[in-house]
Amino acid sequence: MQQLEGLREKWLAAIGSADRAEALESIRVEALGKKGEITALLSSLGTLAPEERREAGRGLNALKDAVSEAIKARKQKLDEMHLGQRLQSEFVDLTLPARPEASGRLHPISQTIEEIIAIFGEMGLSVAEGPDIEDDFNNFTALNIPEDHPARQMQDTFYLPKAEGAASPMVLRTHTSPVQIRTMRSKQPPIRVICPGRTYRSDSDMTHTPMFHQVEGLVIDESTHMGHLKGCLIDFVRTFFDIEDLKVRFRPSFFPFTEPSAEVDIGCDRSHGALKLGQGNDWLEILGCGMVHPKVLENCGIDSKRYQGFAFGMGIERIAMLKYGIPDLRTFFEADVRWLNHYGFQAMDVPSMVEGLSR
Ligand code: 2U9
Repeated sequence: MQQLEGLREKWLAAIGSADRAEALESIRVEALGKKGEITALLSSLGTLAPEERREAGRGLNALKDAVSEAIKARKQKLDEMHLGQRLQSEFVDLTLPARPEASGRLHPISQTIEEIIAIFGEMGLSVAEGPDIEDDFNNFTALNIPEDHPARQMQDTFYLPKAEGAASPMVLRTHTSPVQIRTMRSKQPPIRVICPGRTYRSDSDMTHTPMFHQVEGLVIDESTHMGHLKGCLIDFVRTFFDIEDLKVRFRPSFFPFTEPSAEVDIGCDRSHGALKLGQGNDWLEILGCGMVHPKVLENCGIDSKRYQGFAFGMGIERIAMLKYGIPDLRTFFEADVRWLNHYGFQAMDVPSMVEGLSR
């Protein structure tokens, strides 16, 4: 009996000081495993005389149960301690404020281009791009702009130094039209593209900067007509300015690359000092457009007897200023972080016809 009491104390002490599940498992194996101390004692019962066996058996079984129970209880305790430690080290304070929003802002020009792409994208037009440095043919000649046209003059166009052997100097493109020229020269209709990008003109005052952004569009197919042009642009301005009943007027105009040509005005009010779109009886010019001149189609290898199309162009700074109430063109290019914080957009708010154009 004394021996059993000694064993009990030994094993219970060992169990009580086991501080990890692995240590506890080793103790279980040493005491109760196949070759464990208590198991061995139980196996040796058969060697005892029957009357000794009963008493020793009872004592050994009680010891075995006590050790089993102690292991079980200790295991539970260790599991709880382990969980407590994890809860402490993996603590998340749900009362902390949310992460501060990303501090960068999207420039209003980038935002406006994304909006334009979303609107025309919905109508089936895709984006085409080209280089800022163009040759004379793509920028002028193909567009039916004559040699003596004022746009070609030094005062208006940035000419690069003429390369040796070249017929004419390269230019910084004065509009994004050369992108449509490249598109027509490289593929046959149907063509449905918009071309947003940087353009350059040698001009700098309150309302002009030497670099500005344009978006132009081109749609060419066998039966494209002026009705398509009007529907497309009326839809565009009403969606862009988010004014369902915005008045739109097509006023005859002239461009060398379109015939007939028109300038598009939208209804506005100027009578109370501030400009209000969609109200009043005034008009504000917003973009130019027309049916692509047959000579331009032929210059690009497109049969003008079979195909016709429309084109349009607008200044991106101008429509961004009107939509977002930005009063001064030159501030677009000052890279003033306070201006950008005020007029900029959250980069994650991607304009779409489903989620909305701007927030
Ligand atoms: C091709 C054929 C025709 C593009 C057009 C305009 C009218 C227009 C101005 C608006 C303000 C430029 O930014 S702005 O100064 N643009 O009025 N643009 S039609 O016509 C094209 C283009 C390419 C092959």
